[in-house]
Amino acid sequence: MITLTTYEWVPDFAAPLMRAFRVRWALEEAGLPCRVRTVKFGPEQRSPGHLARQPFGQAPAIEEDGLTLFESGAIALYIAEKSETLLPKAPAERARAIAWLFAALNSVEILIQELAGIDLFHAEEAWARERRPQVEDQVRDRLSLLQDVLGDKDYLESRFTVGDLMMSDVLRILQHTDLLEDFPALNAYKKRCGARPAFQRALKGQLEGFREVA
Ligand SMILES: N[C@@H](CCC(=O)N[C@@H](CS)C(=O)NCC(=O)O)C(=O)O
Repeated sequence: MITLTTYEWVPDFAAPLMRAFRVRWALEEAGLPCRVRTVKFGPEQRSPGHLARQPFGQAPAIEEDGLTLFESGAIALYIAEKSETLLPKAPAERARAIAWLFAALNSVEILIQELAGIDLFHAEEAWARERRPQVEDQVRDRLSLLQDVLGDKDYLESRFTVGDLMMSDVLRILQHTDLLEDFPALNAYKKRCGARPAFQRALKGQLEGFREVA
């Protein structure tokens, strides 16, 4: 069984957005149970035990059958390989799903995360005020192109895949803004993904995990 390492506690605003959530969601979609191990923010992140699981002292990480794996994208792909719900078997469809997984992390999250970093941690600083409009423009441009490619489809390809799991989870990082309201098809896409029973179960598990230790 997979063991998921996540934080023992994070601030309320961060709990639903933790990257461990996407791992929980992938596990729920795949119908796989997991054990949860917690690590505390602070010195424990840099303990040899935790660094052996996650080289940068972050979360999430997983372990299974002697394998230790870090990076939420790599973990989601590892889980997706176990379930056709997440990854089609046909090579071309599979490759497209993986392309969306990478796009979510490398082309969309990278910009959205910069915006979130400014808004949540540096909003009052002069450099952040100066930088923010440029970053918002870049995010808007990327969302606009993403909405174009989604078109009137329910998912980025012909069916839900791990690419949608990651892309819709990345869009959730914008929840402190109203940016998605200007992109109604994308907003509906995010809600469609979030209405999946596996998403709901994962969110419940994620939040209950934090409540237990609060
Ligand atoms: N690229 C990593 C990012 C992991 C990450 O940023 N995790 C956050 C929690 S969501 C974290 O551990 N932050 C604390 C830190 O960086 O020390 C992934 O996708 O797994």
